[in-house]
Parts: sequence; structure tokens; C-alpha cells
Amino acid sequence: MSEHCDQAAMSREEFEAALRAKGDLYHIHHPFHIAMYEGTCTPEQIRGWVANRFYYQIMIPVKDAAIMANCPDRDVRRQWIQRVLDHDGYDGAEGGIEAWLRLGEAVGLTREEIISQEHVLPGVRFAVDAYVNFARRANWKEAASSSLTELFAPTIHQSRLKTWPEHYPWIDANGYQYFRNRLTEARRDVEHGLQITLDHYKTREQQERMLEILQFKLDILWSMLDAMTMAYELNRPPYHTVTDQKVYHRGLF
Ligand code: AHQ
Repeated sequence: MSEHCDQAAMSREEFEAALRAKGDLYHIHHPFHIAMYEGTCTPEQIRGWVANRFYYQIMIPVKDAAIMANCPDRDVRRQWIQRVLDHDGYDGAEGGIEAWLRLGEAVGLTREEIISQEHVLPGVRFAVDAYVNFARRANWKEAASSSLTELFAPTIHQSRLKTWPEHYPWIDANGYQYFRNRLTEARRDVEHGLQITLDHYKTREQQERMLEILQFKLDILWSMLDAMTMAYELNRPPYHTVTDQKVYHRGLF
């Protein structure tokens, strides 16, 4: 039992404020992100970030489909499926994964090397897989609420749209469509995720558990950038002491 279980439940407003306060720990404050929007990243660091985040992007719809598979509520599924469509695309819309591939080409990667996952660092893969596996086995409402780091996402997408063109003129501006798309998609997703979350967690203990779930997701985002820092800022990619070859596993499931 958490030490809070004997405390009174937070009101809906207090609970929402506690969720939003977690934004202080969002990965927009990670040194790697700060370097990106301050313009001090090298092309190799930008390419490393895009190639590694591709794994996160392709696993988001898998995560969302896992939540839907566990969700018996048709009205929730009718709304949640939009997240899968936003990334996978459908007739008439290329989808976010395709837009991310175009971001990859815009920063000088080839589609083949992105899709091959040859740049995906073990630490990034483990963090993303932890998120997907949580969504597969957690109560669907807990899994749904773990997406609420997107409360803070519009700001981070806006920071890229505002700063990258001036700092990285070598990046083809066509690559920025993904970030533009997420400004509206994230806001719509958060509306739905927040309503599920504020309706579900009623006791203080449940509310404290939700804050733990959000911290779990913040840790995922932060540790992805830690892995990229080791590889692309500290020049200590995996196995760098024993080989200059890229050594990685492609995922076992
Ligand atoms: O592009 C992002 C995205 O599609 C999603 C889905 C959502 C989720 O279901 O967890 N989270 C998320 C995020 C995206 N972009 C991240 C970024 O920094 O570009 C932020 C990330 C999030 O805040 O969870």
C-alpha cells in the first residue's frame, strides 16, 4: 500500500493539476533535446535521433492495438482506433510512419537504413518494448492513461518547428510534416486520454498509481535519449571497446 492510501482523494481539478505538474520531468528538458532545439546538434546526432525514434513511431500503433484488444468498450475503441490510423495511414492518408520516413530522408537517411533498424540502440529498443509490453498486459485504462505524456507533446513539436529550420538549414523542410500533424493529433488524443483518466482514478491510492504510471512513461522517454547521448554525444555506442562495427539485435518478437 502506498504511503498516500490514507490521504483524501484529490478532486478532479487537483488530480489534473498533479498530472500536468509532471511536465517538469518531460524529455523536452533532456540535454539531448535542449541541444536539438538550441541548434548545437551535428547532422549525425540529428540522424541518430530520427533513426532511433522511428522504432518508437512504428511501435505506437502496436501499443494502441494492444490497448484496443484489451478494451471491451466499443465507444472507446471507436475513438482509440484513430491513433492506429494516424500512424499506419489509410486510403487517402499516408500516416505518421510514412511521414517519419520522409523526415528521415529529409535529414539524410535512406528509407532502407531506417526500416532496417540498424541504428536502433539496445537502450532505445528496451525502453520502447517496455512501453508496448506494459500496454499488452496492463488494465486497458492504465495503459490508455500512460499516453498522457502527450499533454506536453504539442510544445515539443512546436519547439522543433520553430527552431530546426533556422539551426539546420540543411534539413529539407518537407520533413517537418510529421511534427505539424502531431500538433492537432496529440491535442485530440489528450482530450480522450485525459477524460478516461480523470473518470477512472477515484481513490487517492489509484491517483497515486496513475502518477507512477506517468513517471514510468516519462522514464521511457528520458532513457531513450540517455542511450542516444551515450552513442552520439559521448561516442560510446554499444560494444565500442571491442568493435567499430554496428552490433545490435533486431528484436525477438
Ligand atoms: O509522435 C508521438 C506520438 O505519436 C505519440 C503517441 C503518444 C503515446 O501514445 O504514448 N506519445 C507520443 C509521443 C510522440 N512524440 C514524442 C516526441 O517527443 O516527439 C512525444 C511522445 C509522448 O509525449 O508520449
